[in-house]
Amino acid sequence: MIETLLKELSLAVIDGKQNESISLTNKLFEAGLPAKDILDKGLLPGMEVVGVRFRDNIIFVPQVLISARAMKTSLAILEPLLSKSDAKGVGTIVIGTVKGDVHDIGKNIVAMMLRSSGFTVIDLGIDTKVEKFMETVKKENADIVGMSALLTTTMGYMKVVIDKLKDEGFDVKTMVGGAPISKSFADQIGADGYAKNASDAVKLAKDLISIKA
Ligand code: B1M
Repeated sequence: MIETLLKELSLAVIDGKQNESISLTNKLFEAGLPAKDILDKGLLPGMEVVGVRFRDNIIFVPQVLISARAMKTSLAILEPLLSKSDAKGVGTIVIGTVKGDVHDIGKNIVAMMLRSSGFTVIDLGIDTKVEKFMETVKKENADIVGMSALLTTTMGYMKVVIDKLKDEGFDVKTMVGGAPISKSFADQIGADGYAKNASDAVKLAKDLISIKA
């Protein structure tokens, strides 16, 4: 029963069926499945298929947008559960998708998981410029700057932010992620860390905090 509902949820994301996606997410939750499993076994596999079809020119931007909308509506249902935390005061992280880039699903998931681990997360959204990162780090006295990029044309902007933070003498760690980002790219641009997914991002953020302390 759960397996079938999860498959249907993936299909709802693939087909961009928002109402079905909402109802299946609720059904799975009512059936007692943890929010993280609904995300990992239902929503994300659906978005993976969307990515492959988009890459192979089987579907185009409008269909991807509709799928993204379905995924985001379900994520909004899961957010209070994924962000719930008993821990507090682990550290403050300012996160954003970099300038020129509007992809925010992965960044939003990372932000939710960080919150659930007790981090204070200030989410700057999409298309975030270096000035906004700097201004917020100062204002919030943040420990970490987290950047997400999904495009090969925007990933280079991460270096712009890192260089500027270093030049201006900010005492802040930097971490990067997103589909085109790799550990070697992160090393190349001088980031303090790279995470492949949201769980690794939490582990990395905790490591960076302990180094900084
Ligand atoms: Co876009 N898009 N898109 N898109 N889109 C990609 C990224 C692409 C790979 C598709 C493809 O060709 N297969 C391709 C990029 C190719 C490249 O650069 N080499 C692409 C393109 C080309 C474009 C446009 C240029 C298309 C066009 O207009 N012709 C355009 C660009 C717009 C812009 O940004 N300026 C565009 C637009 C869009 C939509 C608006 C339609 C929509 C975004 C909606 C939204 O986000 N609100 C969209 C989508 C949905 C995708 C795909 C299909 C899915 C992305 C996604 O949400 N994945 C994507 C294909 C793909 O990635 N395979 C694609 C699910 C998400 C959970 O994964 O974001 O990777 P991800 O996040 C993961 C990890 O990467 C990591 O943890 C997350 C959770 O596990 N992570 C971090 C992410 N950030 C992190 C930060 C961290 C740590 C870990 O620390 C701070």
